[in-house]
Amino acid sequence: MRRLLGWFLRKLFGWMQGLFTSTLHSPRTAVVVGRLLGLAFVTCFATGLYSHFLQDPLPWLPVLTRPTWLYRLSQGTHVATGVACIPLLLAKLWTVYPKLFSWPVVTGIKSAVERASIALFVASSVLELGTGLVNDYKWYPWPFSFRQVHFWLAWIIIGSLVIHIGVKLPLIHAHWRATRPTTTADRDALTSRRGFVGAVIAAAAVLTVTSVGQSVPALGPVDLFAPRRPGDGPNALPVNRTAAEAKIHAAALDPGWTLKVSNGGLTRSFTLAGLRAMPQTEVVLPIACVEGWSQNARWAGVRVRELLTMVGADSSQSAEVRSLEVSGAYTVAPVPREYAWDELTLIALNVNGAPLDVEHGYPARLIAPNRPGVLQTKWLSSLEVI
Ligand SMILES: Nc1nc2c(c(=O)[nH]1)N[C@H]1C(S)=C(S)[C@@H](COP(=O)(O)O)O[C@H]1N2
Ligand SMILES: [Mo]
Repeated sequence: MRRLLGWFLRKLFGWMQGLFTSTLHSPRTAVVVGRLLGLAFVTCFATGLYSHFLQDPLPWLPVLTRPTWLYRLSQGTHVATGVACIPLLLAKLWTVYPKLFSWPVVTGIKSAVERASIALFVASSVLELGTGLVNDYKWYPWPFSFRQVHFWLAWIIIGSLVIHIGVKLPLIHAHWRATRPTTTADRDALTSRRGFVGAVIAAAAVLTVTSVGQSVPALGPVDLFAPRRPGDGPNALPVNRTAAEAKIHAAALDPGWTLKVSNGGLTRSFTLAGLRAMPQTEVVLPIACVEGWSQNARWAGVRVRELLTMVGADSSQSAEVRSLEVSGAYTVAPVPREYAWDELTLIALNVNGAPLDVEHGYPARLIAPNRPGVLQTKWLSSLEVI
């Protein structure tokens, strides 16, 4: 019975192999597409790490508040390269998929490691890119923490990629440079490879150009896929989570609202009128969302450092802000001292020349330079020295 099954599989795989006659299923195509995919993956990985460690800081990693647009650029690049990875990965899989039917399935330790690492790589990349894409549309249809899973999958991808490249190094080396075509068949293969790789690059470029409008205003008009558009929303600024979603209307619009600023046992309460009576500072800073969209806005309000000084804090101390929102991931955010004492960090009361709309955090929100959007807390209730 087992011999019969073995015979059957061998025949089946042999027959499948016979179907893949295109010259595109060649190591050279795999290397050309693989290089592009590797570049996109590594860029996406590096920018992803940066975003992760801005949100989960390592004690020894410095917090950079300049340039103010760095996170905007890096997160825009993260989402754009992630999107470009999708056609590149599909092309790479198509190029090599006859290998799926190679017989015998494994020939020894080396091939077992190779195949296992590829299985891991394919499964984790499909999950990573799929959930990442869904996340760009602000849709989190799973019970786990997106960021933690995204982070660990990225390491699995990079690890399996390193093994894969290590195993394939001789082949990669042999096909890194194009060989001069000598026969007509060679020339035909070269022509079809150029067409194929050209089409893949074009697909990646079109996807990028038609979705990057969410962070590059000049490309706004050709923004077909991105879920948010520059300037679209109250105060001419897109909204991420709405006041209704956060169930915040009553608390935010309460005329008795105050901002509590505290340091140890000392707490001072500021009314909205009280905050408006203080010196107002104007800054131009972006909201740069992890989901890829970003936009500059003109904010005005009171410097955080001024409020901290009023409760006797000094510049060695960090703070945290709390939202009126009582549950969820946004209720409290750390404000490391690099942000807290920066002259551009505000308790913002106005945006783009008008009081904050309730959707943007009325009566007051935090805005700080080079900080992920998710940490720019809306509907503040307190600022506390920690
Ligand atoms: N309290 C609170 N603050 C919040 C959020 C939230 O849901 N609740 N969303 C954050 C996210 S993810 C982003 S990108 C920005 C978006 O700000 P905006 O909606 O004013 O554009 O607010 C941040 N501050
Ligand atoms: Mo965000």
